[in-house]
Amino acid sequence: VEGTLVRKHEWESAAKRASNRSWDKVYVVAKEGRMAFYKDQKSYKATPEQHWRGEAPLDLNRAVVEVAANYTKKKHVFRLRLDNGAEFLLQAHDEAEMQWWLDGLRAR
Ligand code: I3P
Repeated sequence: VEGTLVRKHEWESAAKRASNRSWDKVYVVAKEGRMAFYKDQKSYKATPEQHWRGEAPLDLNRAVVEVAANYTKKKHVFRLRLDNGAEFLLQAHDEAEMQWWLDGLRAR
């Protein structure tokens, strides 16, 4: 699954709050058990090895995704919790798109 989402990094690990906590629009590509971030689709197509801000892809093995019901500041937000305790909030354009991401990420 891939597409544009707005992302906020909440936790570096289960015990460490992320330092950069702003919301950023990113192009997200989830495949082969990994999630990679890009500036936009064009950047992904041109140079897939060149990630957004040089960020290494995330390991999706044993990761959990769920609607971020307790996050009320924005709509259509879901949470991605990695096996290492890191956590991200991801905002989709609408409810249907959010569900598409949840289904896609769970089917992997
Ligand atoms: C963050 C930014 C986020 C905000 C976060 C701030 O500041 O305003 O939107 O999260 O709050 O730290 P900056 O852009 O200067 O990094 P919310 O939108 O969820 O409020 P937080 O530290 O309470 O998570």
